[in-house]
Amino acid sequence: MVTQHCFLRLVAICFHSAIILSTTEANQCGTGFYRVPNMTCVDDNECDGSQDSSNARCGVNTECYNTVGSFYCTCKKGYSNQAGKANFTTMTNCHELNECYQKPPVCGQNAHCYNTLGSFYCLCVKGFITSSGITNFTDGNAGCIDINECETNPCGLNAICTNKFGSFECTCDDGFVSTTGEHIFTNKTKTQCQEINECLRPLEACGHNASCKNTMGSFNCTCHRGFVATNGRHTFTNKTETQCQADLCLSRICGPNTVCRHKAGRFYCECSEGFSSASGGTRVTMRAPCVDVNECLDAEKACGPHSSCTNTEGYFFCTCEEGFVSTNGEPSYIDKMETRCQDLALLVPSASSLENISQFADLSFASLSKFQQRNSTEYHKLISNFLVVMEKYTIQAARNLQHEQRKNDSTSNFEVVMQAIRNNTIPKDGRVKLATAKNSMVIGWNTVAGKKSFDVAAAALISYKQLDSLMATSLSGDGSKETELDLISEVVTAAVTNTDTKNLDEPVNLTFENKKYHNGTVKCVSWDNTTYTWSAYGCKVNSTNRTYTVCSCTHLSSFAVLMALHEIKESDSYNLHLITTVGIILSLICLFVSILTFILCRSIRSIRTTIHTHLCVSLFLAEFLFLIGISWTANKTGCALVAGFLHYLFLACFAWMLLEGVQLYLMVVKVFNAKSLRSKYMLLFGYGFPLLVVGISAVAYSRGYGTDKYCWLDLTSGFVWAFLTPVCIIILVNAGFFIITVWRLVDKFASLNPDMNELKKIRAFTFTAIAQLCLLGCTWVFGMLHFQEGTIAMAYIFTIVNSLQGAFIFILHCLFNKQVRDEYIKFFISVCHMQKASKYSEFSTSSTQGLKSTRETGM
Ligand SMILES: *[C@@H]1O[C@H](CO)[C@@H](O)[C@H](O)[C@H]1NC(C)=O
Ligand SMILES: *[C@@H]1O[C@H](CO)[C@@H](O)[C@H](O)[C@H]1NC(C)=O
Ligand SMILES: *[C@@H]1O[C@H](CO)[C@@H](O)[C@H](O)[C@H]1NC(C)=O
Ligand SMILES: *[C@@H]1O[C@H](CO)[C@@H](O)[C@H](O)[C@H]1NC(C)=O
Ligand SMILES: *[C@@H]1O[C@H](CO)[C@@H](O)[C@H](O)[C@H]1NC(C)=O
Ligand SMILES: *[C@@H]1O[C@H](CO)[C@@H](O)[C@H](O)[C@H]1NC(C)=O
Ligand SMILES: *[C@@H]1O[C@H](CO)[C@@H](O)[C@H](O)[C@H]1NC(C)=O
Ligand SMILES: *[C@@H]1O[C@H](CO)[C@@H](O)[C@H](O)[C@H]1NC(C)=O
Ligand SMILES: *[C@@H]1O[C@H](CO)[C@@H](O)[C@H](O)[C@H]1NC(C)=O
Ligand SMILES: CC(=O)N[C@H]1CO[C@H](CO)[C@@H](O)[C@@H]1O
Repeated sequence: MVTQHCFLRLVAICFHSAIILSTTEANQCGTGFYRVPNMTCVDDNECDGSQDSSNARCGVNTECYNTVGSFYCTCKKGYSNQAGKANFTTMTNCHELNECYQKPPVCGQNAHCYNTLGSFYCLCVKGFITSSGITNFTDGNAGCIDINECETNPCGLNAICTNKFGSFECTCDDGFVSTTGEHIFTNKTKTQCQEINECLRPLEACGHNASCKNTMGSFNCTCHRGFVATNGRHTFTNKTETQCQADLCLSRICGPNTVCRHKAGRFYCECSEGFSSASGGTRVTMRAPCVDVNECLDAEKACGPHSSCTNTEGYFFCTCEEGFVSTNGEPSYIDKMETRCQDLALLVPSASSLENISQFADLSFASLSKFQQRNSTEYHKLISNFLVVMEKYTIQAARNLQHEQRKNDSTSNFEVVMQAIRNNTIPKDGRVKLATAKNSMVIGWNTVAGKKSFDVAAAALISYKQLDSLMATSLSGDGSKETELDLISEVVTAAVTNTDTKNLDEPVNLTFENKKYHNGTVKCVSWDNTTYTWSAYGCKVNSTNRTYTVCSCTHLSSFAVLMALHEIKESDSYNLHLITTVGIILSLICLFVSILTFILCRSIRSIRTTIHTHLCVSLFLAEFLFLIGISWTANKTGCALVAGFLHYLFLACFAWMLLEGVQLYLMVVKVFNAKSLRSKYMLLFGYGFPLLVVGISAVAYSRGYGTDKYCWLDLTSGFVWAFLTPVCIIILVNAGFFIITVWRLVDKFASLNPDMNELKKIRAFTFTAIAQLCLLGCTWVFGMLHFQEGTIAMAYIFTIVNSLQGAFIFILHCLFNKQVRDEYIKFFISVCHMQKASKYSEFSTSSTQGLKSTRETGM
């Protein structure tokens, strides 16, 4: 083979040399080139481009590359030669390369390398995966990492998965066993975990007198009824530690007021709360009783200061002393750590927020209502204090408001509305109206702020919903005990930042809604913090009606509306009505008899009788009209007419009384001249003068006739003086006449030659006249007092005297008159003996001329 090779080479060399020699002359191009026919040297392509020539020139599995003037060989991709040279020119065979045997391994850790023709690929071993997720790779740095199989729950229920390097393990949970009996498994379809039921044999699991309850992976033992576990708990699992024993407490081994307990298998008796054993301890022997502990033996210790302690069987409670309030707001408390008794007079809100104020109010109200029945002075002092504190804290709260901000709040006990202004700026309106549900206040901002400049000025109105029922109705400086007072509105407090509110330039106006209303006098009152009573000082009623009362006050405090119930009560009113009716009817009868007497009795006919007749007629008509018309208020015009006629008729009575006085004067002073008034002048005055007064009054103020309540002159507007003025004048003038008359009469009695008979007559006349003046005059004096004072006694006096006027006149002029009495006796005799009636023809001849025949003086 070698020789053959050598020979071939030799041949080739010789041949080559021959060519070179043969062409030396013609060919001077050098190796790798050859001469073409037109004499230029051209590169010789040694590789010739085909695989065969490459194999021929370079060897098996090579590639041949031609270069200018030369060539070189390389192994094909994936092949190499034994010399390891990359470039070569000599014949060298190339062999395939196995990358998988390379060191270090081309695929890295945990991977398998697979060689292919000219290449290779890598796969991760089982249980591993590349971090990038590709399965087939050639990059040794791709890295195969362990898969956490436990993430996919490969073990099934009640099993624990443990990840291992490249694999995992399953084990059953506690209380479970695998179905195949393997401790460790990986195939969940083949092996599952199932529960161990410990309770299949309960006696083994739990012991005697207990029931076993199988739970997931474990079990629970509970004692039967009437048994208790020695561990003191409800359940147990370890029967060597805990057993069930009979519950002795069920067999009442303990005495009264005790509690039976057991601990670690032992039973004992303990006293209930509030009880103790005879020796003072808490444990007692079986069946021994416990006795009540008197916690109140040391009241101070049990309840704290200012409290009283009340012991009850097994229990005690504390109540606060009078004037003190429990801080929990309840009437009683038990725990002195939580609750104390606080002096009600020192109680204040903890802060000036509305919440704290209302808490304070609730607490105070609860306590105040408790002390209502106690010492009145102390009680009202507490109320005063309460009002002052409320005012102080409310105004503090109001100070926090923004400019013109308004805030209100309402609790079950009080309602508050407040507003503030800031930075010395008074709103244009100059006034503020603060209104709660039932009350309102209008106050000037100047009053609120005071005279100085201010940063903040605030006003608040507090309405107490129930305080009126807790507060007394005594009125300072009101002596009359008979008047009953009643608060008819809520109590309100007007609070402002201004401290000088004793004497306001502009009054503050408060409108109250009346909670109730009686027939009485309404009074606006303020609470006096020094006397602890209501005071009417500085407040007046602006207007009032059934529903509202408007008060105007010149100072600030707490206010309310009081009602003085001195007006006549229902029963009194009925009595008075009865008295009036009966009295007037009696008067009318008396007057009628008197009139008849004066007209019919010729023997007493005189100017005096004439005057009496007219007086009686006027009074008769007046009383008759009074009886039927005084309460005829339904018709306004009718009522006014009645009032007008009453005015006229009563004035007529007085006019005739004046005439009587004048006549008396004339008689006494000029007795022997026998001068007397002329009848027509008397009539003119007696009926004309009243007409004149009524006419003027009606023209001047016609509305004064008739009111809603009665058909008489209006009292409230003072129109009644249209009646009272003439009456007073007449009374005064008459009184003057009477004084002179009496004086002259006394004179005459003393004279030497008196006409005794005549004088006695005049004397009688004078005294009846005086008595009459007194009666009629006094009636109206009482009337005036009645209208001014309005007391019940006055009402009775006035009613009686007024309605009996007619009866008095009858008594005075008829019964006290001897002549008239004689006439009556005669009349009665004549009635008894009708046959003798003719004897008294003068009596029976009724004559209307009686009135006209008064021209004679007849004395
Ligand atoms: C010689 O012949 C070759 C090809 O035959 C040609 O490419 C070349 O140009 C020629 N040179 C001259 C000088 O004619
Ligand atoms: C082989 O020769 C080629 C062409 O001359 C050159 O490009 C390459 O670098 C050489 N390779 C080595 C390994 O010398
Ligand atoms: C036993 O029962 C109790 C109450 O029912 C429960 O709180 C407890 O977890 C149970 N014990 C076991 C081990 O199941
Ligand atoms: C039960 O309690 C006993 C005594 O304390 C102890 O020796 C035993 O190991 C416990 N058994 C279990 C299952 O805990
Ligand atoms: C009420 O208390 C005051 C002051 O404590 C006392 O002066 C007054 O006498 C007491 N009044 C009555 C009726 O107990
Ligand atoms: C108070 O009012 C004055 C002038 O009216 C004004 O200059 C000032 O800014 C105001 N201050 C505040 C805090 O509003
Ligand atoms: C209150 O009313 C009186 C009279 O009606 C009035 O003069 C006064 O200005 C009023 N006060 C306020 C603050 O409106
Ligand atoms: C008040 O007086 C009026 C009439 O004057 C009467 O109708 C009414 O019943 C009285 N009311 C009370 C509560 O007395
Ligand atoms: C009562 O007085 C108030 C306030 O003055 C008024 O608003 C109201 O209309 C009056 N009611 C009646 C019935 O007159
Ligand atoms: C009520 C009941 O089951 N009692 C049983 C408790 O256990 C004892 C044995 O320790 C039995 O004798 C009782 O009958």
